[in-house]
Amino acid sequence: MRKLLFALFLIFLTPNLVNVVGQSLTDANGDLLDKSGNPAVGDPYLDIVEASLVIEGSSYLGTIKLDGDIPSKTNDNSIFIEWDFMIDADKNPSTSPWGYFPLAVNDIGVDYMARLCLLGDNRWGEVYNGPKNSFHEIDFQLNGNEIKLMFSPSDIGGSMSFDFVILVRKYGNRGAPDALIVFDKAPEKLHYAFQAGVVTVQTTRPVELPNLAMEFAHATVYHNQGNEERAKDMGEAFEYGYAYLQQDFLKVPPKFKVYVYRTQDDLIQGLIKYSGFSPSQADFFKSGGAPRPLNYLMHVSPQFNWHSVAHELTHTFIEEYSGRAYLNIKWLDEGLAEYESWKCVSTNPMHGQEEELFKKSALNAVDELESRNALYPLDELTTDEQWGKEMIAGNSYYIYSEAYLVASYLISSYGIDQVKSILREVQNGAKASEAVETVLEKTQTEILDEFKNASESEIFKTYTTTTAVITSSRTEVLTITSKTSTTLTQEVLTTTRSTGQPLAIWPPTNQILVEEVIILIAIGVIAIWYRKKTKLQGLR
Ligand SMILES: [Ca+2]
Ligand SMILES: [Ca+2]
Ligand SMILES: [Zn+2]
Repeated sequence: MRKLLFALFLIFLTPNLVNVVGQSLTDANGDLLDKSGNPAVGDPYLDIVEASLVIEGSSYLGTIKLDGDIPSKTNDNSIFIEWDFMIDADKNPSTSPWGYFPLAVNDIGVDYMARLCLLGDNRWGEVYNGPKNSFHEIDFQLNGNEIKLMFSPSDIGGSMSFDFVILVRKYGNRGAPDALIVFDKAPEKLHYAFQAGVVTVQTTRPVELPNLAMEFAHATVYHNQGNEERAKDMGEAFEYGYAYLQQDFLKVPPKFKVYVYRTQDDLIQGLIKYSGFSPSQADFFKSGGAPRPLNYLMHVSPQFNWHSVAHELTHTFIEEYSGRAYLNIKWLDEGLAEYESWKCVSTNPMHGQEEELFKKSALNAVDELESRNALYPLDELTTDEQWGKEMIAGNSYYIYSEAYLVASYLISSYGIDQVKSILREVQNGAKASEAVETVLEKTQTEILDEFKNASESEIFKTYTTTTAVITSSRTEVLTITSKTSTTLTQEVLTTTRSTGQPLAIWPPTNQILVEEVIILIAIGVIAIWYRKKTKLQGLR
């Protein structure tokens, strides 16, 4: 027994000895990225060069060394900068109350975050507690180019063994959703692991392809052991969307296979294995998202939420209805997918709040386009080539928002049946512009002008003849969910935000919305992939 105690003593002592020396984790110079993951430039104090995490006394002491001295204020009051330790306290990528942003945090599921914040001349240290969705202040020290953050094990749920990633992020617009300007992360791939006081660099992670099945009425959801709750949530999202979409699209797809992944890297392997992607095609998705469903098989990225699942499923319902028409009227394909998923998920008591934010962000995007007199003419968003080009140019936030609101306006003013007739005309060989003219007796330009002049309530009013149908089935759908979604309460609490809150203080808000943009970017990638594939196969 005494031997055992002594051994235990050694285990606790040794790491402390190691920590006194302090392992230093190094990061490259000049490796900043923009929000799409492209190389970017930024001030030296945004560039991580070295870091460490040690136990000192009863606390954790995290140090980040930068390439330049940390300023006491930003030159512009709208700039928000944070230096973070992103912590996966349960070493489980599937639990991530902070949100999913694999481009920045690689393969971890962030539960807690310790950070130094700088907004204007206001500087503070804090911990974000993901499970509780709360913040509290922590101590920090600054010395030239070095930041020290002090937090205790209880600040991170008592965890003594966790994974982490170090981040520096600079936002404009006081930390607003789409305003991430530049960031640096360490390590470049995967994560650091802290165990028994010692930090190691995790350089490999075994691929975990979903190998367990969970049956739902219209889908088999494949997942990994330990990821049951996520699989159940995504399965419920799928069924919710499926029930809802049948109201607008009578022809239903056959039973789906839904693959729920723990990490984005696993998804990439899944694309290769289950959908026959080449490694380079699959690699398009390395920074997030997933392709639209292919042959009734949906790949669910770790960052997907209910909206994403409904969006992807809508694409399949549209294909069931009008075949490959979508390739030649992208603004309507994507607009309808956003409209249907917004409409569907906003009826859900657990997720409706997220949709309010989604709608607001789309309205902001279109307001901004209008103020620059830069709304896209619809004939510039017609082919998948055009759509893909805008995505690559980093305009996904704008084109998806405009497409969504135009689709919503069309359905509000002309009804879903007319909108579907447009798809049918395109399927029968009409050009998008001709189809719109045939069905609505107006040109695409006239439609866009109407849209510009429409008020928000006109864009979102319910078209009269469909009201009755939607209302009655809504009730039905609500009943289905209320029975099954008790486990979702926590998730909702953590993602529901007060919109009056200053954005900069709310990382989850930033995160979720930034994520939307990223999801959209990745969704767009499929257009490019699809084009390549069709070229390869000579289908067009
Ligand atoms: Ca760096
Ligand atoms: Ca986690
Ligand atoms: Zn889409």
